[in-house]
Amino acid sequence: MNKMKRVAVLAGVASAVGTLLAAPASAAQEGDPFVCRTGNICVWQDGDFNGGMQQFDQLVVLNYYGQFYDNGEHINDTVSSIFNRSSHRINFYWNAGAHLGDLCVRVDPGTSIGNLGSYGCDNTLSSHYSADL
Ligand SMILES: [Ca+2]
Repeated sequence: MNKMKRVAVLAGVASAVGTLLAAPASAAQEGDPFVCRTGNICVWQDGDFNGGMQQFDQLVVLNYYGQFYDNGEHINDTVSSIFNRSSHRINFYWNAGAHLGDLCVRVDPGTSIGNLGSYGCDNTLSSHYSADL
């Protein structure tokens, strides 16, 4: 590679790095389920881990009513994607109270669901409870 080509390649790399660094921090986290910390149960407002999110360190949350995403919007009946980063199986329920008859989906440890619609529970979840307690 002659010197001119090397300079052009380096300029291209510098330009790409500059673009990445210029992206807003929130956009860098959009769509990344691993913003959910180990041990937590995370819920997102939109599919594929987008929109407002919340991290629960409780294995049991009996009512999402009165709980909010990091963008200040209500969690209850709006969750579209989830990540169970706890070491327990977590049941997610259509209604508050975690009644077994309201079970929508049981999620194994380390498992995420990008589209709750495929389980019939998009924008319907209202509580979760560890299946291991
Ligand atoms: Ca939603």
